[in-house]
Amino acid sequence: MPYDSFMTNLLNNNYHNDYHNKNNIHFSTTTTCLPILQIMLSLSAAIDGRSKTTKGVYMQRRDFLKFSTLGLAGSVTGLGTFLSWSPRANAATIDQTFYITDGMRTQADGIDVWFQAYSSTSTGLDYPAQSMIVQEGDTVNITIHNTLGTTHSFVIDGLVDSGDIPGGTSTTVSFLAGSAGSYLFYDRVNLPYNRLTGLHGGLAIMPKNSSNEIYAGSPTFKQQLFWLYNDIDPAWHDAIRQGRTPTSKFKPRYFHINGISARPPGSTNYTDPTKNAFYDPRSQISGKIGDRTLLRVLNAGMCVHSMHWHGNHLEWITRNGQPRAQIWKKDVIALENNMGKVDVIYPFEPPPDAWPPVTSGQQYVMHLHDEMTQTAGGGLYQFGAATLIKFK
Ligand SMILES: [Cu+2]
Repeated sequence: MPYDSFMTNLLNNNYHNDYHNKNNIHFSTTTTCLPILQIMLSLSAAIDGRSKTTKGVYMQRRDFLKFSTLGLAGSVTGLGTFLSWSPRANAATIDQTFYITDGMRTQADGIDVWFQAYSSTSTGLDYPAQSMIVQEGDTVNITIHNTLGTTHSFVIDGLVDSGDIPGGTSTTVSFLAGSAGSYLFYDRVNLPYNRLTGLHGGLAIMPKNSSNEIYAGSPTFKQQLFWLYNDIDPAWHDAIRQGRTPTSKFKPRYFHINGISARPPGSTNYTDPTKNAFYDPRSQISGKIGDRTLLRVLNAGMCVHSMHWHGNHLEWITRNGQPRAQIWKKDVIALENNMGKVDVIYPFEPPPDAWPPVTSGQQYVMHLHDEMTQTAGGGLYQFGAATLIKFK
């Protein structure tokens, strides 16, 4: 069943309970897509069952999880805004300008939340910042205009630290692009608060003269995306906006990939790529068989995540910047909080669980396996951190 109509059916028909009682649907050979609702409903059913019935129900959930790790498939249309890159034989000088700005962003439940960001224009709010891509050995000059009244900074661990940039001032930092890999740039002032409220972005350093490796000799890819995760506690954002240090416990209410949440069919702005992470070209994975896609995953937020992809298992290449000694193929990969990072490759192989075999025209989902993150506003389901995978 096509992904959209499946989701719409779920929303329009109150057969959730009936549905997840038949949890074999999750890995049915006649169902070639595995929407996010399936996992979430199955999990919530299992949790309900565990609390009020038997250990047997709990085991069902374990079975379910075990089977779910067999994987489901996906990837996309021609919408993708993959990072483009042409390798060079020689180093270059790269100039970039950011404006530190602030503003409001309306969340999936209609609540406005304040953010600050490294924006490309003095009037914009690029949360997260536009990704940068350079090559090992390049000289990178970054000019930062702080348009706000508060002090900020620009830091890439191991590469550059601007020091304080007082409100209303500008500075230029220069650094040599070091080891190839994926880096978070962020504001270290008032750590972690300014970073959490939006001052962060991704920098990719490509190996010299290479267009398809993460580091020299790594497994290769054909296209690449940044996924920046963040989780938002509006009370913390309000406190920072007012110049206070938050005193409440961290209570995230919104979960973002590249600055926005996903939303289900039938919801407002469902098809708007600026409001629904399913269709955000910065996040959606799309390709044909063989279009191996590198995901540079960075966590600017405070929550640990359990990322789960349908369709294919991923090749887990690095963890927190270090190449892994053995490259495992997994469909669930942990992302540590507080600037955890991984590089993974979605291989775009024919989905092994689909029968008859499919090689195109399929859509699948990536969602997180921690239930909290699949909500907005403290319980609005299907408005959390998820995105779409499309086999063109
Ligand atoms: Cu799933």
